[in-house]
Amino acid sequence: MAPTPTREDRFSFGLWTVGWEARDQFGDATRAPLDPVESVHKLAELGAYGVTFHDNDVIPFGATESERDKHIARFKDALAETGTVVPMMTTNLFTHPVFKDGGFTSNDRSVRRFALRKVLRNLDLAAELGAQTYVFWGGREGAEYDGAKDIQAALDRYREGIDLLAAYVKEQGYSIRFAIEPKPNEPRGDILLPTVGHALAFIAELEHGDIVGVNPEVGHEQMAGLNYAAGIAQAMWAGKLFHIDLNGQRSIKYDQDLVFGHGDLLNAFFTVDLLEHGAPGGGPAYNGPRHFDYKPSRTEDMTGVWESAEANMRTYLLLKERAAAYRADPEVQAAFERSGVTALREPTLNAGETVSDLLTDRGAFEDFDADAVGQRGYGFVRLNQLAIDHLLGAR
Ligand code: GLT
Ligand code: MN
Ligand code: MN
Repeated sequence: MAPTPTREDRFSFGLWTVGWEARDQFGDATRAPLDPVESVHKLAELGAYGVTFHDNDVIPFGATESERDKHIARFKDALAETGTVVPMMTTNLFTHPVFKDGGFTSNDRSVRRFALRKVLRNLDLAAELGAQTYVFWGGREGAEYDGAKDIQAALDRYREGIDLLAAYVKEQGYSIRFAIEPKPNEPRGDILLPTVGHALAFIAELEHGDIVGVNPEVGHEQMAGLNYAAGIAQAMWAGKLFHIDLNGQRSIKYDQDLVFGHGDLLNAFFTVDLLEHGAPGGGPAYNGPRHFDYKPSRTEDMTGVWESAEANMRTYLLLKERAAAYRADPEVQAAFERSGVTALREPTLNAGETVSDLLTDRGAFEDFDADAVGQRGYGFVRLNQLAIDHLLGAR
């Protein structure tokens, strides 16, 4: 029996996830458009506490001022009727042809200015709805050809844009933080800020980087052949894991956006373990929303859409149970000790020890028996099998 999702679990979904009509590169939509109001009601029924959205998931591109107001009003009614919150909001800077060469980094300056205006207007709405996180997924910020983009100038313009918007948030006194979502490719051949590491390095160059962190997506890191749990661990270490996009991906290929856990299940287990309990050697857990950014497969009808939404939460809760049992198991604790996992928390030098102290410590070098220590076994396989035993319900 899997536990039932409740609001306390803080599960949230993008409106673009369940609302995806399943149009792809090769085929037409397989599902009819979904009214955001219906999505809010249905997701709340299933146990989600929040929804997230792009401006154009609720307000069509080019809507007049009064149409915009009407769309927002109905959406707000749905939120109020269901008690649903909006923990995160974002801007669509990728669908309209005007963004074909990017938003903040388009080679066309008029597009860059338009993109900034589109976000500024949206930030006011985000603040009004109480969103605490504003996501920047730069899917169109990139190129297909090495000669087509001056990468350094593009990064200058990216920084100019993010810094300007962050300064605006501060001036307005909004309690919003930004989260950059990396992705290596698709829709562009190569996207700027392709991985968590690139994004963290970019944030370090910002003037207002204090309110900018990352929103790593499982599949996006895996598309780059990287380890998601390790990536978010580094973001947590840097104090920059502001938001997460949970989903599934099976190896390096197009962006699959499968249900969470339907890709690399063992990595999903360690992801939940890290989010829920923090690092094995100690350290804070993640306390933001558990946000799903998946796409119900094109093969699914509406029944399948809602089944897949439920599947994300169910998988998360099952993994959460298994991870709790794993952490509490005395044999796992013993395996951590044997493997040195928890010992890694101990600083390499003693308190107050200097380089010259280390240089005079014969035990560290002259008398160190590298051959003997080289014989040590770490027992990592046994530790991993314990995780698998817990994951499969064998312990
Ligand atoms: C788009 C993308 C997602 C991003 C969304 C936010 S939109 O669907 O594939 O990964 O999180 O802009
Ligand atoms: Mn994706
Ligand atoms: Mn995403």
